[in-house]
Amino acid sequence: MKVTDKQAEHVLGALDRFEIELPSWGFSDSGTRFGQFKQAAAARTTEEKLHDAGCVHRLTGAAPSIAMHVDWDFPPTIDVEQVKREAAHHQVRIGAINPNYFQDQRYKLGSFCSPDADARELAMQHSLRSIEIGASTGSAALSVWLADGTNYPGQDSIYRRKKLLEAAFGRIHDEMAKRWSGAALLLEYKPFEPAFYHTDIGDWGMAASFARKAGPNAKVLVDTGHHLQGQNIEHIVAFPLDEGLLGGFHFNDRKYADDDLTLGSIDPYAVFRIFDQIAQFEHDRGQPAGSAPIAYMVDQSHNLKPKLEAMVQTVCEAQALFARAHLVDRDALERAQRAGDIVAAETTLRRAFFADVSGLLADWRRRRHLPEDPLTALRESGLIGRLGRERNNR
Ligand code: PSV
Ligand code: MN
Repeated sequence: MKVTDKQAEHVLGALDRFEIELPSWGFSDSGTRFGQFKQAAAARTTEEKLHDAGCVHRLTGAAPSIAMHVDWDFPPTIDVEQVKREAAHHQVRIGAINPNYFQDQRYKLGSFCSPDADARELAMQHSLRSIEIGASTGSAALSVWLADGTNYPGQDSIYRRKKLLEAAFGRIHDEMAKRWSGAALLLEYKPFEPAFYHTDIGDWGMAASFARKAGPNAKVLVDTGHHLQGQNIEHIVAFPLDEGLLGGFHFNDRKYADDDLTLGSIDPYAVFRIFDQIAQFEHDRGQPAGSAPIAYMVDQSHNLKPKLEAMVQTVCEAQALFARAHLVDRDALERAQRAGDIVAAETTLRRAFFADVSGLLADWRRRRHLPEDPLTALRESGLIGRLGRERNNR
């Protein structure tokens, strides 16, 4: 596909508005339940995670914020003011605050849905602390994922659990409105894992219902790895977007389940189709390209790939797929759709998907004095080797 000057300006404008948040947990050692392979350069502390996120942003110019996990990044002994100073020093913003409702022993039967009142109270106290951290760090969102669910039919009452959860989200929404105004409450769903019979927020429809009942700042968060095989994720994106209920994404790719593979490594066309639906939404409403208020975040934890390389790869891949989606000729697409010309409509999409956007991205980066190829720049910099020697994390 030949990109015209007008199309190039359109894409460059959209890229100016496109930011993607990095997960703090993507910089530290992680593993599967079978084991962990350590990386010498993996971040060991909250400050090292902030440092590494800052490096990715300096290379890509598109990842200015870092999502934080409360239990992993803000242990009770940490000085939140110090973390704020470190974030400023490494030139990153504190992004979504992720409470942790799944590791304490008391959460064995769930958090807000647990039949154990102490577990429910623990979850609420943890939420209040998370809200306090969010308000004080200037974060824009509380991002909630619950491991709540059951493993066997009959284990607990689905109805009782639903009511408990509705009440908890209502309270969290109210507390946020009082102490952290304007922040979004993002509700993430997942069909299974760690629960294998039922999960209390099992799909986007349940997340949307909880969000609607909680209040106007509650929205749905789509983690691309949290779907059953074959689900049409772009349709799942379009529906809550049109309802004003789409809050954000956790991007990653997968082959089988919640695999945490690099975005676009298995099915880049699926990611393109998600961006295409969002671009179409903006076009239909006459909004500037890339302006929909959606929190794009990465949720990947790399066990084998060098973490910094994986993150730079992810940001660049996200930008490339986003740029391609903004190359779709929307007028030609609509003409083909209205004429019932299926092949022309599909070809219009595919032409943009297969477009070479490397020149456009290089142009965008040159304008910002960034390396034209951030991944090569990282590999040539020797940064990972140097961090490995300094951290010697074995
Ligand atoms: C759960 O699978 C999840 O997607 C949630 O977003 C967690 O916060 C994250 O992964 C890290 O465990
Ligand atoms: Mn997630």
